[in-house]
This record gives sequence, C-alpha cells and structure tokens, in this order.
Amino acid sequence: MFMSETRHNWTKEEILEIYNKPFMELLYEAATVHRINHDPNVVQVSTLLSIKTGGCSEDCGYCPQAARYHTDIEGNDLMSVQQVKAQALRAKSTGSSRVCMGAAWRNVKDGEEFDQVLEMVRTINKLDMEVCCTLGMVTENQAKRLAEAGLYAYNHNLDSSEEYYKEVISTRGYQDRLDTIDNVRKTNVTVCSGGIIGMGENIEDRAGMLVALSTLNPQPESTPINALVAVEGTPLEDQKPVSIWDMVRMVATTRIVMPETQVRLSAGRTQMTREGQAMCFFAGANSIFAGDKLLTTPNPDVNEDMEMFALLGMKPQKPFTKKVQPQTVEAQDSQLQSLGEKPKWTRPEHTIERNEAAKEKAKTLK
Ligand code: SAM
Ligand code: DTB
Ligand code: SF4
Repeated sequence: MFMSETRHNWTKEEILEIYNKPFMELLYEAATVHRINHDPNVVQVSTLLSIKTGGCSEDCGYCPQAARYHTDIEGNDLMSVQQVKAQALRAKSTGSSRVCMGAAWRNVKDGEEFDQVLEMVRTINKLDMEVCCTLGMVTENQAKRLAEAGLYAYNHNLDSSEEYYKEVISTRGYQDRLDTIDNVRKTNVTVCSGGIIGMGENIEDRAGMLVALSTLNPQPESTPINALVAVEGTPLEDQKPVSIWDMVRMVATTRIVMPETQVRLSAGRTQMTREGQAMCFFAGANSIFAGDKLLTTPNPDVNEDMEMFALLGMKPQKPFTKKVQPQTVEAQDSQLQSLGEKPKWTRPEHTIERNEAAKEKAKTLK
C-alpha cells in the first residue's frame, strides 16, 4: 500500500529511507503517489523573468547576481511595466500559464520600485496568467499588498538544510526564510518553496531540507528542485554537475513526502537529456521553468520543450487549475498602505571560507 495522504510529521530518518530505496521501487512508489494526486500527462509551464538583475547585497554562494563576486552577468535596473507586459504576452503565446518575476534583492523595500512591481502584478493578472514573484524577504504588510494586487504565488526557497545553509550564505539566517514564508501564508497567496542540490551538501542535508518543507502546514503549493548551475566567479564555481540519478531520487522523494505540491524541474535542465527529464516527470515532476534564459543562465529553448512534451504526450497546464484566480484591486482603491517598516532581518555574518575567497578574487579582477 502506498501512502498518499499529506503528512506534516515526516522525520529525517523516514525521508532518508525513501531517498535510498532501490531505484525501481522509489520510481514506482513516486509515480503511484503522483497519479493519485495529479494528472500525469499535464505539466505546468512557468516563464521566468528577471525584472531586476545583478548588484545584490547578499553572499549566496551559488548566485551569479551577488555583487561581491566577479561574474559575467549584465546588471539591469527594474524593468518597466510595459516591458514586463510584452514579455508576459510572449510567454502566454508560447504555452506558459504562469510568469515568475525575480528581483536580485535581499528584501522588499517600500517605495516607488515596490509600487512598480505591484503594477506589474496587476497587469499580468489581468492577462489571465498566474503571477509569481521572488523578491527576497517580505513583511506581512508587503505580502498583503502583493495579494491585493492579484499575486498568485510567492517563491522563497529554503535552498538546503538549516545546517548546510550556514555553509552557503552568511548574510541572512534560515529563520528569516521561514518567517517570510509565514508572512506569505497569512494571505491567500500560494507558497512556492524548494531548493538546490549539487552545492556540496550530503544526502542528510537533502533530507533535512525536505523535513523543513514537508512539515510546513500547509505544505508549499509548489516546490522547485534546482540542480546547481555552477557559475564562474561564484564560490561554488567548481562544483561537479549533479548526477541525473540524484536528481530523479530528489524529485521522487519530494513527490512522496509532498503529494499535492507541484514539483518543478527547475535550474539545470540544459545539462539533462530528454530521457533524464522524462524520468523526472515519471518520478513526479509536473512543472518546469520555460524560456531560453532562467534569470541569468541558459535554459532549453521553449520550442524544444514543446517538442519534448509532444513526444511524451504531455499537455501544458491551464492557468488557475488548482486555485481560483485572485482579484486585482487597483492602486487607487487599495485599502493598504506602506507602513515604512524597518524589519529586523538577521545578518549572522559568520565566515564562509569559499565565499571570502571568491570575494577577494573578485577584488583583484574588478
Ligand atoms: N533574491 C531573491 C531570493 O534570493 O530569494 C529571489 C531571486 S533568487 C535568484 C531565487 C532562487 O534562485 C534562489 O533561492 C536559488 O534557489 C535559485 N538560484 C540562484 N542561483 C542559482 C544557481 N546558480 N543554480 C541553481 N539555482 C539558483
Ligand atoms: C527557483 O527555484 N529557481 C529559479 C526561480 N526559483 C527564481 C531561479 C534559478 C536561477 C538559476 C541561476 C540564474 O539563472 O541566475
Ligand atoms: Fe541576491 Fe537572491 Fe542571488 Fe542571494 S539568491 S545573491 S538574495 S539574488
């Protein structure tokens, strides 16, 4: 008998036991849980849009957008609402039901730029597409203002286990991430939260991340599983690409412990074959990021993805299949105002040797 009810009390030991099952057993169990909870021939297609690129104050060891490292990316100021609308229409015409707007910010700051993002949310929701934002940490008031504008989802990843998080990022703590997720949960915006594998973490850390995500109640409505894209100049530039077997195991385990979530095959698909991706879909992945770019790094071409779906007999998911479309309140009718808060997000600032080394190297190159 396979479990398919949603449990919020998974232990690390139980999750490790699932992750380490014989491969075929794991795949069969995950595929079974998947079929009980989802249409296995439907895949969500979400287009990523980097609305504000580079120049970020944080020290995330994986991220090419951190200002302190020397990477080749081209930084950009906040995009205009018209530019975003044009990109969203393009995404819609190529089969996307969702647009995910990412900003290289530590946290949201009230002011003109946030007001502009709220206008982007209103504009895309009015195109009848699901709108997701990933803007860093948010307060409860900011989450409520995003909800009022018509935001469907907020992405905020836990990225790894609490223990390994400290080896990757020193400019904020794990609890800050959990607090932001909590703030989003106080609204009707859905939660998108997952992480990255291939950063040098061990299997216990992968299981630890899944404990943290699956014991949230409710669990996140979507969970991106990213394979690290090792970018030159970042502290993690020398990490070996994660093996497809690890990716499939991670996807399958996520599917089993979070039966209802949409598991998104996220960064790292350019390194995967179609056969590898098909195994991930069989193991319970039912969402992808589409578009020839993720935020700053390459992603498969959307036409190639559509060919792959045709080959597999899979169809793009329609918008608002899982939850009704939120209403948009116009700026002039808003009941909510900026509170001018000064939130107390932490800055542990402990030393991470490889982050320090990458920062020092950047100084000599800049
Ligand atoms: N600045 C916001 C934040 O950190 O929450 C939002 C944007 S940030 C780029 C969103 C997520 O992208 C990160 O949490 C991380 O999981 C993922 N990411 C960033 N760089 C990556 C890389 N090189 N490989 C894989 N995933 C990456
Ligand atoms: C997520 O989990 N992955 C996306 C999205 N959420 C914002 C970002 C992947 C970024 C990969 C590196 C880059 O392109 O800069
Ligand atoms: Fe900034 Fe987000 Fe990149 Fe961290 S992951 S450096 S917070 S853009």
